[in-house]
Amino acid sequence: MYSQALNTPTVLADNSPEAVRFQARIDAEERIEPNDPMPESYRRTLVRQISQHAHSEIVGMLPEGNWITRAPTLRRKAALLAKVQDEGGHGLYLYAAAETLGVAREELIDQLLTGRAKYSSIFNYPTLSWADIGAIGWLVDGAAIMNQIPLCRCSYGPYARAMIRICKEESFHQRQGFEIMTVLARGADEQRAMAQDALNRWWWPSLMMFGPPDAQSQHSDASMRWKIKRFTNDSLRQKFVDATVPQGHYLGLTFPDPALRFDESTGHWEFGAIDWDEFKRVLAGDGPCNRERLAARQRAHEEGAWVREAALAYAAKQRSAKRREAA
Ligand code: BYC
Repeated sequence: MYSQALNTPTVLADNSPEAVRFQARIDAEERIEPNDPMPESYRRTLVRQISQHAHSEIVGMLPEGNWITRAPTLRRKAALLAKVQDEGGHGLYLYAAAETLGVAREELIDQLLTGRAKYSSIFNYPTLSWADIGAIGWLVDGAAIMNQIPLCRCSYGPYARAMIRICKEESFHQRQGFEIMTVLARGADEQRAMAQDALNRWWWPSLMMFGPPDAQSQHSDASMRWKIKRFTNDSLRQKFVDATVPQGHYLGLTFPDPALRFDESTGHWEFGAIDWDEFKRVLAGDGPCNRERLAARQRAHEEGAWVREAALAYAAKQRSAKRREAA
């Protein structure tokens, strides 16, 4: 109905000579474009990852949207409003990138609204105080940047190009979050306590954003071979920990992990065991806010029906005006 770039790529049978040639193109760092032949499994993996990513951006607007009316100053409100709008935009570029692989936006949105699609686990946690907005920018956008910068070099052109703009905007998001945390951490005792409490609650879920450990990641091997992913889940998680722990210490905050220690011999921060049972519960739909998030998206979709109808009516009017002109 409102798909804009629906494309029908030529699919190759896995293990066919054409699929072998396709892999040689990937190995030579050539970009794959929408009209290029591609193996069905490559196409399916991209649709899965890009659509989950798009859904994450859209659902990710909810925890922060919750604080727009309660931002402490006009400046904070304007920045948060811009950030949440950026996320809506990221969702739209990503749905458009998925459409170039022959899947309609309506179908992807239907998968989200009926609870059949995954989106990032992180957005099933609540935002309890203003400091959570700082922690989300610093940690969640920080983790997103670590994961998404390599996606700018993804083998599939439309996804890689969408990621360039997304990463630039995520960088602004991360800075606004860190600045909120800096102000709180240098403020009154109550403000410092809010910042610490937010770090305590968001730290472990942020580490889960990178996905299951490498040994349990079903898709990593194929995605690395196809150069969709450039680094494994565990290696990106470690890069994030190494970059973020010194930032937290600079703020004078502590991490909720007694096992956290710097290993001089490896040059990395070692961290404790992640609660993968909690991760699995959240993915299975049983996190603190899964039901609330889905209900909010369903409501927004129903309440937005008139906008879609108006857009269609306008497009029909334009089409008939063009036809009249041409006649
Ligand atoms: N949450 O084989 P694996 C943002 C699923 S938005 C939920 O390692 P893969 C932002 C995975 O999908 C951040 N599900 O998978 C927005 C798979 O399930 P299926 C979103 C997860 O794809 C607003 C299964 O577990 N970023 O930045 O190789 C405000 C096995 O995993 C999660 C992206 O989407 C999770 N955390 O690697 C602020 C980035 N982790 O499909 C910020 C693009 C794993 O078999 N995506 N699963 O049912 C990726 O880079 C990769 O898809 C992942 C997972 C690293 C996430």
